[in-house]
Amino acid sequence: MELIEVRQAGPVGTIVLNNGRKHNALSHALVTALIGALQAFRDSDVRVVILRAQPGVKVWSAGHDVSELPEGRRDPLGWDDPLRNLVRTLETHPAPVIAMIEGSVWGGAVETILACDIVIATPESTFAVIPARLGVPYNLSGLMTFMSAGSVRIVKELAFTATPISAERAERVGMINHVVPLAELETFTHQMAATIAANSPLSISVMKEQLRVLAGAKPVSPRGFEKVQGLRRVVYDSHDYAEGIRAFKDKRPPKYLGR
Ligand code: YXS
Repeated sequence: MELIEVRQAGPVGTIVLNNGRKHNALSHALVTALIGALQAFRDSDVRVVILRAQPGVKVWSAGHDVSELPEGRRDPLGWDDPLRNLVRTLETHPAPVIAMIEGSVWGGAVETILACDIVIATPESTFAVIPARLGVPYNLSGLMTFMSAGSVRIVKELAFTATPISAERAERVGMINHVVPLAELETFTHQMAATIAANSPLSISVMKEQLRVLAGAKPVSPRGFEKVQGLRRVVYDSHDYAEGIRAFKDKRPPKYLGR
């Protein structure tokens, strides 16, 4: 069974997450397939991409594949982590990517859809930022992705509570673009895709890159970066990080000690 399905109708490309057994967890294999599909679209005349899961899913994606996270003493979200590569690929893909959501979205999958250009979700969709639940030290560019989609106050609430928020709340705070009833979701999304595809792909791809450069233009001094990396190392070297990963695998609540 393929981890994703890929199809193209004229200038609109569609990628369907297809690993329901693992709730479309963003494993190295799934991310590699996603990046390959985007590269193929880049080499073709696709002018807009729709990223979705199979119709009727309860979970759009359960986030990073926890079984592939290190159990300690190694950065779980280093530069070459599959999730980091996927986010960068989405952000630099020349055509707009529309994330079409039904079901719940977890952890790194929330960052993935926020790295897309437009997010359209059903009213039943939910979004949960999970690092604190697992004891994971999120990385700097990942937090920038969240900050570009919501105020720092909203990001703090999502990150500190690790509690799902509704599509309605996410839209109200500007994290997602539209909330559309399930029965209208596909039509609404494809109509927006067709509108985009009828506009100038060159103008759009340059504006997308300009907005990426501007959104990422936050001064971080080398000293500031090194301080952040040192703080993250304290977390991924901690008892709590190893406990979070172990507890998930043991299917039990974690016992955090704050060290
Ligand atoms: O026990 P089996 O082998 O059947 O596998 C189960 C789950 O272990 C597996 N699965 C996952 N495997 C790896 N990574 C995952 N993220 C993941 N999520 C699920 O899929 C099989 C079915 O899951 P199950 O029985 O729990 O399904 P359910 O319907 O009862 O519950 C659905 C969920 C999504 C509520 C539940 O699976 C869940 O809470 N999943 C974990 C969500 C999560 O914590 N995601 C964050 C991953 S870490 C990440 O994204 C970043 C590193 S960070 O932490 O920084 O955000």
